[in-house]
Amino acid sequence: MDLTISIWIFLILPYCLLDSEARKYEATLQVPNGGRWGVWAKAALCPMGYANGFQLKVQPPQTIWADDTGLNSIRLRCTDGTIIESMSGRWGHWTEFQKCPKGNLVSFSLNMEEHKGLLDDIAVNNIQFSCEDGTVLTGQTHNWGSYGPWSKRCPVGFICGIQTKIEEESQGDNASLNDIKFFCCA
Ligand SMILES: [Ca+2]
Ligand SMILES: [Ca+2]
Repeated sequence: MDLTISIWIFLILPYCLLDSEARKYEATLQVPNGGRWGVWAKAALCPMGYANGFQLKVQPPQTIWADDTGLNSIRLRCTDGTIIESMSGRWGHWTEFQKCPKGNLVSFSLNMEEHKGLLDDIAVNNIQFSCEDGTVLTGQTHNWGSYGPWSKRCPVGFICGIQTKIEEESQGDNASLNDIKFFCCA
């Protein structure tokens, strides 16, 4: 390869890669009732467009002596067909996608089970989203826990990204997914 061309590629390529990964978001949506354990994983953003649906990773109810973790993760479906995910807990399986009848996701609220002390904690149990036309989508999972307040609605645009807070696996009582943030893109 001609030296000038290889230098040119060497200089330009990193910027192209950086540009494709670095989509900008305008706002972060959070709720006050997230869980106390875990660390925030890397955020994931739709490459283009917005999120108009979601899918849950749910652990089925365990026996009375075994460790429940409830909701383990959430994936978003983007309008360009991409499915994005931040970090996921290791338990459970993916359920069916639920989608806004029209338009995109704009806010959410978390269903949390209260802190159980020495007993079995699960932290996040379910989620609700609202779509831009006001439709509320409720995740189809266990009927445990209770809903906290709604996040604010995207001040501009719609939800386009996700970040999960996952408790690292420990012996004994795992809660897995503890908190979630969503991002809005213009
Ligand atoms: Ca516990
Ligand atoms: Ca548990």
